[in-house]
Amino acid sequence: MTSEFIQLLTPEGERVPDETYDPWIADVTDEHLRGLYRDLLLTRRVDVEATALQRQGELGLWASCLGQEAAQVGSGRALLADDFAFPTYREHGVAITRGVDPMSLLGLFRGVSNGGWDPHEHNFALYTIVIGNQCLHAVGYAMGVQMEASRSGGERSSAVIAYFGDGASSQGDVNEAFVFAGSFNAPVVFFCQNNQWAISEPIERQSRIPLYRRASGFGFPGVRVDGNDVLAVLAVTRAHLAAAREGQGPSLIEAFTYRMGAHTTSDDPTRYRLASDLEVWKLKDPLERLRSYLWRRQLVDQSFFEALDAEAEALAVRLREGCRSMPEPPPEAMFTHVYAGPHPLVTEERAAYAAYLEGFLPEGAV
Ligand SMILES: Cc1ncc(C[n+]2csc(CCOP(=O)(O)OP(=O)(O)O)c2C)c(N)n1
Repeated sequence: MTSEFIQLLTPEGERVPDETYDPWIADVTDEHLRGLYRDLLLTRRVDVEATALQRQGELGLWASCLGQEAAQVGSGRALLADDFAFPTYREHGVAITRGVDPMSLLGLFRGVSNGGWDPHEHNFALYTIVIGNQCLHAVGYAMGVQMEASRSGGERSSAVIAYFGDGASSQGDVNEAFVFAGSFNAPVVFFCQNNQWAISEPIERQSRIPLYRRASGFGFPGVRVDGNDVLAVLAVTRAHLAAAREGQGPSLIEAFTYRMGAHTTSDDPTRYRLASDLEVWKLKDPLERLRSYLWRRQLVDQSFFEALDAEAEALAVRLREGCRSMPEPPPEAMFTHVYAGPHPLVTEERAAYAAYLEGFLPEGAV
């Protein structure tokens, strides 16, 4: 596979032909394109609403994906139902493509849930806050898929995708995952969203070479795609997932993008990032790009956008109301799901905590 920067839509929304990757989106219909725009728009609306909810004290924290919508929606829509995705804590767009109700994303950030959805229902693992950890989980899962396929003598039917950031590429877990995936030819696609910052650490201080080129050191292909171009991300991810399903082993996709918002709502990027960089990246906005393309090809009219805006607004209202009315779990709930079954240490800690809570006077008592 090629190793250049793959782009199928320019920032102005002009289609660029590509011999290798065009066939991977040959089946994309006009309806499909409008669907991709809907995914992008709803992802952004969820993100903007969640950021506002954090500011109003309804969420403890929010990790915004502003600017990364195309990388997430393009790769998420490349997955088949049987494929399994392992996200970080920022994959809200992928979650939406996997059919996870955006409301479920809020519970974790409100602190009322340790997860929020059933991973097996959506083939979408729970969010991982520990950087890079999920890459090991993904490779383990992919090796399991591989073993099951060889045991049943059947074709390998599914692939795995592991999401991580540029900062995570410095992490031991990610490098160990690369080694195992390479050694065992695991059917996994490593999908790095290089948003160029690991909180305040720029990519220049993390890698002497472009990240996609690291793959060759581990013995598998790497490719860099324009992460703000949903069509290119869709095509490239489809190609690499297909290769994984066919037994060609792992690969690394580096989606080159930019996080337009703060790392999380606890961060202030104006202290370390140049405002002029942000202005440059606003011109590459993934939503505007597809919007221009749709207009150019006359695939939409004003009523399409109006209907979509109304849908997004209704979703935001549902999120706002739903978030505020999420039931608070009882304090001892945090001990319930630590292990699948009883564990003596957890039982002891739970009892100690219950005794501690009993030491408080009832509310209103003096
Ligand atoms: C093992 C571990 N070390 C440190 C942290 C603290 N931490 C949270 S986010 C982050 C930076 C991650 O950067 P990147 O992988 O580029 O992802 P991004 O948030 O930019 O998408 C760090 C160091 C953590 N969560 N886990």
